[in-house]
Amino acid sequence: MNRPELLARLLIIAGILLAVGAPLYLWSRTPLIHARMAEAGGWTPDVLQAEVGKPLHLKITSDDVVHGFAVGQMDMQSVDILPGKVADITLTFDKPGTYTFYCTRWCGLNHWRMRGTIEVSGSLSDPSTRSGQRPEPGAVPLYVSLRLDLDAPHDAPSIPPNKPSAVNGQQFTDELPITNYQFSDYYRSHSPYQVFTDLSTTPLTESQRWDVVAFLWQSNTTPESLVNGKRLYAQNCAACHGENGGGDGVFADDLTTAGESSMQTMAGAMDMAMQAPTDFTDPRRMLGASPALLQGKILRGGMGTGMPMWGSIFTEEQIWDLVAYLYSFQFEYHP
Ligand code: HEC
Ligand SMILES: [Cu+2]
Repeated sequence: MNRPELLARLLIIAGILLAVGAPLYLWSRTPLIHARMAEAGGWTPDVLQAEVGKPLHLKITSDDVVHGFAVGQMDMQSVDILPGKVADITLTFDKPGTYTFYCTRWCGLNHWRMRGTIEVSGSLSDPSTRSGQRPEPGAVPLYVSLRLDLDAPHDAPSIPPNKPSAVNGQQFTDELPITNYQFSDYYRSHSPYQVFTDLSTTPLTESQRWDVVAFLWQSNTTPESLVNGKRLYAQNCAACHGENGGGDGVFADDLTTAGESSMQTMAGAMDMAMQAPTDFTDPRRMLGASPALLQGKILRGGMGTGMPMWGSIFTEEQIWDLVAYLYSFQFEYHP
């Protein structure tokens, strides 16, 4: 081997070492993020920085039980974070803003408090990707523009004798001037009870009117939306509100106890607002609530009642899917 040849080989080897070594070196310097149950501190650190278009590498481990990692309003699969193991995650953001990352495994009553933020700086990498479903900055949620008081009681003054049926309702719609009610603006801003009242100018009986309401609610949703809502509900809501909507999830008792004990102690006075999770099968409660009101409650949370806020986790579309699913506990839809 002559000298130039040897040099060339050495250069190639050096090149390979650099190509492999540099990323490995940088990787090894990525700080480790620790996940712990909320009572023990949640995520550390819980504020991360990133830049639009630049991959953000994360290494995460758990110090106690199995947690999950996902970023709200982003199309990503959640990643399991196992005790004693290190999960490698790479995220790339195409829009600046503050994102929320959260735990996706039910690790305890305060599981939903396991949240942190990623501050993404820079400008839109590609203005054509604006469709990303995040509400435009400054977009006002419907409950705000309708000036709804989310905390006011909203029980329906009267309820149907049995579960209203969309199939039955459909047969009356030909004779009714109901196109109005089929617009999503009308649907979103009215409770089923208000629509029932609006229909009192028609010759229909009360139970027929309720059936028409069921039909209108069904016409404002799609099977895909219901499937999606059901999946999101099972993952994020069932632990409190119950698999079948009955307000009897595994954490329901803990919340109720927290509420009761808070009445007896001074310290607990702070927790006074703690309540039992809403029973979505209760017609009085649900038929008196408009989609806008339910959306508002999900977006904003109960502010101290035990109902978490989800506005930074779900896209607007996902929240409407959840709302559509919640009403399915009240109405009999076509298969
Ligand atoms: C940690 C327990 C917990 C989880 C998880 C939870 N909720 Fe709740 N939720 C509550 C409690 C408690 C209330 C009753 C107090 C209140 O209205 O603020 C409530 C109330 C509500 C209400 C208000 C209903 C009304 O008539 O005003 C809606 C809507 C709701 N939850 C939807 C959801 C959805 C959708 C999810 C999942 C994305 C969810 N909740 C997850 C505890 C929970
Ligand atoms: Cu967790």
